[in-house]
Amino acid sequence: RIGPTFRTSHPLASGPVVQPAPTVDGFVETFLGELNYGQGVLLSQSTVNDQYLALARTVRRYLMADWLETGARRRQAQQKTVAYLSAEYLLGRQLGNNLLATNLQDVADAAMSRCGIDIASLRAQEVEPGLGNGGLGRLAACFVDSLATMDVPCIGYGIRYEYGIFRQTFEGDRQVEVPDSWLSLGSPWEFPHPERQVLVHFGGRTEEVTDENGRVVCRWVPDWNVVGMPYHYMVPGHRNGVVNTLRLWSAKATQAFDLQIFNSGDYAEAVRAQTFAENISKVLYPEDSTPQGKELRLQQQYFFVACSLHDFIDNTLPHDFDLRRLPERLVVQLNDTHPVIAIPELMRILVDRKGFDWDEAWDITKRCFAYTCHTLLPEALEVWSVELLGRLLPRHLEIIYRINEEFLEEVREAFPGDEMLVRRMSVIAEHPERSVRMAYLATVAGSKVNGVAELHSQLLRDKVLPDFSRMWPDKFTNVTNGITPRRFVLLANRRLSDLVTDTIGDGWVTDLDRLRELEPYADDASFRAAFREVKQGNKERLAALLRVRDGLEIPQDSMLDVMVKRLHEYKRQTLKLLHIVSLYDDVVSGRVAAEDLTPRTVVFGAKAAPGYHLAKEIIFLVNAVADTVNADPRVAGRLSVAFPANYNVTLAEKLIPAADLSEQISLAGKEASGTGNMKFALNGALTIGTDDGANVEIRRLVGDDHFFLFGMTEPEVERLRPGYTPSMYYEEDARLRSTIDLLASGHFTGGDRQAVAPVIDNLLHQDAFMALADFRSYLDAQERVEAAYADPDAWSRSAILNVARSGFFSSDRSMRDYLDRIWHA
Ligand code: 9GP
Repeated sequence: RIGPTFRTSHPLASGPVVQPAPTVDGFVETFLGELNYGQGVLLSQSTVNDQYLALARTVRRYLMADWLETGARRRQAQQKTVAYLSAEYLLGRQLGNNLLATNLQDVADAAMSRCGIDIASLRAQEVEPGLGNGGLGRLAACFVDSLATMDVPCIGYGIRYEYGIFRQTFEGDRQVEVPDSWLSLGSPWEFPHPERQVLVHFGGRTEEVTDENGRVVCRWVPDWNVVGMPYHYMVPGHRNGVVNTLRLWSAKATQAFDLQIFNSGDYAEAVRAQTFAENISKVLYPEDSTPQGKELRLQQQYFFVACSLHDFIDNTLPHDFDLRRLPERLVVQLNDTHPVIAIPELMRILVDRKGFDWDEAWDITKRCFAYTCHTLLPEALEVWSVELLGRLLPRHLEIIYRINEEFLEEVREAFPGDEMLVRRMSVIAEHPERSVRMAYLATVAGSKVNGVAELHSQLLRDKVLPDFSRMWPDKFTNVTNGITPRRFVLLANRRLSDLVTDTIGDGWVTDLDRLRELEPYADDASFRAAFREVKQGNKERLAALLRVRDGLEIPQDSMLDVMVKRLHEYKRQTLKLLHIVSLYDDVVSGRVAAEDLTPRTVVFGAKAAPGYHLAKEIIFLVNAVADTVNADPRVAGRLSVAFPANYNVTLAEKLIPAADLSEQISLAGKEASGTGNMKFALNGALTIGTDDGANVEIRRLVGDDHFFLFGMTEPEVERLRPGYTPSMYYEEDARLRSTIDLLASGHFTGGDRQAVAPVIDNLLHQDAFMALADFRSYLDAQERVEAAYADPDAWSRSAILNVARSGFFSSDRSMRDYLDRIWHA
């Protein structure tokens, strides 16, 4: 128990917390205090890491009063709280963001320089918590930022992975994964709370027992447990005095080691249980698109949702709270299928622990959950074998069976006599093995189901869950993704932010639609010139970074053409590669004079899941092409390719503001939304893209003239699919043939044809994502890009209009949509 038992009458015992003065003096004093008392060193003896930690703790102090105050206010107000359950949060570095939120950037700069410290070196010391794979995890981070900025009560729940997404390095052009030990030098942004730890059960069996009221109830007799220990992180709103909480769970053993075994000398055995338990939060599952039926993954999922529900129900709500009113106080947003096991867990809590009857518990549960689907790839919708689920969570499996039984009765009532339909809609799949379809479970229980862009939501209704949408048309809705303008414009692109603020004021930071006010300036020559200077400055900043970080040279007078995202066949990095090779081929074959090429620097950033063989072959090939192209004097100054390793949020913040051209070239119908596409548009890059995901909405908003559309539409893709023969395109298109032949010849791999075979064979004989079918249209669009780029004024006009018209893609707007359409909070 904490709090009121404090035996003191000192006025500070219950606040207010004293915040250091927001002046350079106040900052310096706090910083030196943190160095001395926190790190235990004098400034003169301190290392960069000491200084970074002290700086971070100093900034923390400026947030503390607001954090405590927000918590107290939330407890008092008893408002509906959004519990955002997400297995991933790709937070990015915290220092810069928190300085921005507290408006202390300039004070901190001056304070550090008064101490003789270059603040840039301290910023660089921070290792970003890479607790996510890609868009899904970054979206969660944007959402919690927006909710704090909008003062919406929200707790983000997730896992504190000891090792986040691997660090990517290249050896001999191949991806090599290195563990990401982001905690090794200390993590100043987290607050461990061992007193709030939660016991989580696994395994065992269920049995029926008679309770004290004479009722027969089910009891789970688990056979092993782990402890979940929460770490709290601050989520500050933008200069609004609000600080929400992100609560990430770390797994610990119930007993650190067995003293008796230890004393007998078997040290490994003595800590076996500890190692086993702690494995649960050891590593982020390095996959974002295909589930691997791995037991550890299911353990992770159950572990964090069990901790989170327990935390909310037993530790956050008042002790006498009437759980029949739970839906008034809690809405649980399920971020993809990873946390869906929370549904039977809440049923278990209500029925087995709190004594509710089934129907009432089910009614409460249904009103508490909503589900967001983030994919269209059927293989990315998780299913768990009944065997595994029953072994790990026997009681949950029973609950799922009963939910399904009652649901199928409902289906039979709604559509009598259609047993095929019943089988199709069952939460339990029978083939290829008996398994639980988590997306179906989420749809049955969720009050709402949403996709993440208009097209995606429509395809979700029509193709992924058509039977469910027929049964419950009102359950389905769309919320188009968004990104936080604080991190991705204000922090990442200070030059642009200053220009925009000088022109239209700073209201856009929390009301991004106001960027519209920039539209008239697109026709103002001096504004366009200033805009170009911003871009140039950002390119120089990027070049300086990549020179030091990766030893790469980024030419300054060329179009910066950027494709950054996870490596996946559906995203079609190979299509981009074919484009590069075709440009190179044009010159080396003498078809085009080098001077006639638009100077272009292509930058890739992409990690491949460690087990995704073909994706890793594509990375190898991109690197091999980059090596050859960059070394060939025939294209020098005209075409270059850079592939900095380990693309992450920190690099994105430097890369995106520098980009001229944004590559969003997935096969139509495969990218649920994309959020990189939004970041680029808001930073004044023009998009070359297919009609896929949120590209559709970006194009509609910025206008056809300011977007380079190419490729098949989703219905065209579906029409072409039966009998699709990629080699036909190779035979019929001389330019494609020449491009592929050059790649296949081993020209880029020191004559080694074998090294390119996996990618080439796949393209020619499978090409599941139809890169060859879209190749011609892509090249034509790239020619339109070049023609547009040749006119700097027209190009910057379009770029400015992209910025001005993309305000819709703020995650603040996404949050408003969730509030209106789903949470009613
Ligand atoms: O692939 C989608 C991406 O298109 C979307 O922008 C992101 C956030 O909604 O989620 C990604 N999905 C996953 O990572 C796995 O479902």
